[in-house]
Amino acid sequence: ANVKHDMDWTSYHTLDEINGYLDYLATTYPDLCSIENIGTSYEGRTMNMLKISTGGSGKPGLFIDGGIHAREWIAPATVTYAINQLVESGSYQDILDAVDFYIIPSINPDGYVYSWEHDRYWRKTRSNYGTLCYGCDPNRNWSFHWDEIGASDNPCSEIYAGPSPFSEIEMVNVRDAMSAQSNLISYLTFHSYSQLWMYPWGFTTDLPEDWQDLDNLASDAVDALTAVHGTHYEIGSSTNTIYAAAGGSDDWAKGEGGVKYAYTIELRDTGNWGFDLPENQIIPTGEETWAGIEVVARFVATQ
Ligand code: ING
Ligand code: ZN
Repeated sequence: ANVKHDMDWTSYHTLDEINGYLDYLATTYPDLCSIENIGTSYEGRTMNMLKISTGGSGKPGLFIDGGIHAREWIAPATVTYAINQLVESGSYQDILDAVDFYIIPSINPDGYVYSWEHDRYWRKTRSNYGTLCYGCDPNRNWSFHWDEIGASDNPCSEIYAGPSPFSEIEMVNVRDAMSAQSNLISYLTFHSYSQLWMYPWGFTTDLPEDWQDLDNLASDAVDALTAVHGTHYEIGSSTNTIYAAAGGSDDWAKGEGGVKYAYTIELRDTGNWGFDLPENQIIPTGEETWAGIEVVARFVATQ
């Protein structure tokens, strides 16, 4: 196993480097970090989930993922930054004592590798169902109100919902990993870009009946985020903040998965660099986003 790693937050990293960092953590901090193989991607890549837990049972859980869209490179970078803070800073023992973390930096590994090796702006998975076009939009593929709005039935579309709900094995793997945890209080899924902290629903303009609870926690998180570098974020339901889109992972987490505090976070920036966020913004993005995640984690600890 790795006793070294190639991770830093001054450059973007390949899938192998990200996985190497998780291996290093599990080897270096065996009482805190473990790796669970949650399944295999369409092209055969192993998907690893990092569990960060000080042990015991019945603790509240926080599930975090990134990289559902391949080209949104700041998302896996920010998720690994958060892992680094939690595990290697030595500053968050109180949170670690109270919360179990389940973290997958890149939940669309085939797409991520494709965005590194062939097409920087690839968004979707890399599955093929016998047409000329490849990939489904993994954030249109979840079963809750699947394909009702803001999705396409055209395999060549960037927002192709797929031939059926959960046609994409990577999303099945993440769903099952989420379902296997009994006490998840919050789910955070990281995208870019637009600087938005969003909650369900994406399939309707209606709000969840407990939307005020989600809005309050989002406000606290964004206050902490903004305090770090002054970065402005908007808060609201996805339909009312960005656009209506059914089949997203956060809608499933709340609507079917029973995770109350489900959020989609659109990281930096607001369009100047877009998906090509410069590498010198990885650390500032990591710092401010960690402040928001810390607020959520401390709230989860009280649940
Ligand atoms: N944006 C999200 C997308 O999947 C979104 C926005 C998320 C809409 C969740 C509705 C629900 O289109 C990006 N950048 O991918
Ligand atoms: Zn996205």
